[in-house]
Amino acid sequence: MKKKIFMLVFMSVMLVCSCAYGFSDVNKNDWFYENVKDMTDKGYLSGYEDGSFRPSGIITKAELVSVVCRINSLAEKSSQISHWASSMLLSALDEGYYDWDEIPPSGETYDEPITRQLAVKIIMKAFLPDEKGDYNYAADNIKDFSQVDGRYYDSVIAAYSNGIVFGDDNGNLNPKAHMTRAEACAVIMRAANRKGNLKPYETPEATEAPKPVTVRKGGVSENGKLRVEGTQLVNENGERVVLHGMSSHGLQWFPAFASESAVKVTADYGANLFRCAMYTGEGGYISNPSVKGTLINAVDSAIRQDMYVIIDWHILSDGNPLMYADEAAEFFAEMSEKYADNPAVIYEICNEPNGNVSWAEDVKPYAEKIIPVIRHNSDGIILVGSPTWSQDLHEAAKNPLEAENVMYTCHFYAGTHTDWLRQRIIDCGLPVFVSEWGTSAADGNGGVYLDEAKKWIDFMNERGISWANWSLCDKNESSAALVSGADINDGISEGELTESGKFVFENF
Ligand code: IDC
Repeated sequence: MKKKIFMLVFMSVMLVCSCAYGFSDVNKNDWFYENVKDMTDKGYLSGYEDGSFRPSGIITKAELVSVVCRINSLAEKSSQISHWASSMLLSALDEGYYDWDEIPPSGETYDEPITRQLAVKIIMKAFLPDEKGDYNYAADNIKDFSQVDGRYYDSVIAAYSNGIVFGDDNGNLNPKAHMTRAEACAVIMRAANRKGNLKPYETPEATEAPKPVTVRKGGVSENGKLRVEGTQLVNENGERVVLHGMSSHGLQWFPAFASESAVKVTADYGANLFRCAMYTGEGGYISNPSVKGTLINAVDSAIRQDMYVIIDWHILSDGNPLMYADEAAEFFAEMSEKYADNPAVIYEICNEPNGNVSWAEDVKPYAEKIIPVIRHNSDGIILVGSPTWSQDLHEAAKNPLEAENVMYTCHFYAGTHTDWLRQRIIDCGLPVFVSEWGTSAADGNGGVYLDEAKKWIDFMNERGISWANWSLCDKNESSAALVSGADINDGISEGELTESGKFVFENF
C-alpha cells in the first residue's frame, strides 16, 4: 500500500515537471506543444486563470477570428453590439475572411463553436489567400471529402495540398465537427508562419499622454460674446470660434468632478468649454433642487477659468421636455437673470428628448416656450435638442425655430453612431453643436471606439463644430475620462486618465 502511494506521488511530480512553461495540461511531448507555445508566447491567445490551457476544449467563432485578427494586426471597426470581439469580427468580415451568413454580424452565433471547414476557410483567407491546391490530391487523401460543403472546397484543398491541415488518424477531416483549441493553434500557426513576418501582439496603447498647455487660448477674454452666423458659431469680431471641452457627469452623483479644481484641470489641458449636466430626473433637480447649487458653483468656476460654460437641463428618463416645462421656464428665468450679461454662458434647454416625442408636437413648442424666457434677459447662445436622443436633426430642419443665436445639438457615441449621423449633420443645413459625445457605445460603456471617434473628430474639425465630451468623472464605465478613484484636485497625472480620457484630452 505504502509503495503504491509513493508511486502515485512520484508519478504526479513527474507529470508536473513535464508541463510546458506554466500550463498544467500542455506537455512537451504533446503533438501541439510547439504551436501552443508559439501562439501564447506571441500573445495571440492565452490560457485560463487556473493555469490550464484546455487544449481539447472547443474554440468559438469569436475566439478563432480574434486570434487571426491579432496576428494580422487588423484595425478594429466600430460595432453596434457590445460583444468583446465584435469590432474584430467586423474587420474580418470586411476583409472577406468569411461571409455574412457564416457568422452574422448581429452576433448571435459569435460564441458558438466553429466548424472545422469554416475555420480552415478563415485561416486560409487570412494568411495564404493566393495558395491553390490539387483537387485530385485532396480528394484522394481526405476520406470524407464528400462531406465538405462546396463553398469550402477551394480552401480545404489548398490547406491540404500545402500541409496546413492533416486529417485524423483515419484520414478524415470531419469538416462539420468542432475545432479544438489545440487544433486551432496548430492550423493557425502553420499557416501564419508560412506567411511569415509575425509580430508579437500587444494590447494597443491608446495615445500618448496628453500634456498641459503652456498658454491658454480661445477663452472668453479672447472671443467675447458669441453669436450664430449661418451654420457657424462666431466671436465678437465675426470670426469662426470652435469650443472643446468636457461635460460633467450627473451633478447629483459626481459633484467632486465639477469643482473649480476639476474644471481648471481641463482648461490647463486646452479646453475652452465646460458643460454642467444637471439631470432633471434620476434624483436630479426635480426631486433634489439643491443640485442647482452644485451647478452654479461649476458655472462660476468655469467663468473664472475664462471658459465658455453650458447650463444643461439634462432630461433623459423624462423623455418629453414638456413634462417639466414649467420648472424649466422658472429655472431658465432665474439663470438668465443671474448670468444676463455674462458672455460665457450658453443655455442647453433639453439634453435629449426621447421616447414617444415629436419635434413638431413636443420639442418645438417647448423651445418656443423657453427661448423667450431666456431672451427676456439674455441674447446668449441657446442649444436645442431633438427627438431620438438629439439625433433627429432632419426633423428640426423641416420645421426650424424662428429665433436668433440658436443651435441644434447632435449627440453621438462612436460605438453606435457612424457615417449616417455625420451625413445627417451635412444634410440638415442647420447650425449644429455637439454638446455631448462619447468614445463608447450609446450606453456610456463598451469599446472604446477610438478609430470611429477619430473620424468624428476629423469631421467636426473640418466643419468647425464645437463639442463637449461625456464625461469628466471616475465612474467605472468606458466613457469616463478618469480611472476609478482618481483625485484631480492637484492636477492630473498620466495614470489617472482612462483610454478615453487620454484621447479626448489630446484633442482639446
Ligand atoms: C449615462 C451615464 C451612466 C448613467 C446613465 C443614466 O453614463 O453612468 O447610469 O446615463 O443616467 C446620453 C445621456 C447621458 C448618458 C449617456 C451614456 O445624455 O446622460 O449617461 N448618453 O449612456 N445620451 C446618449 C448616451
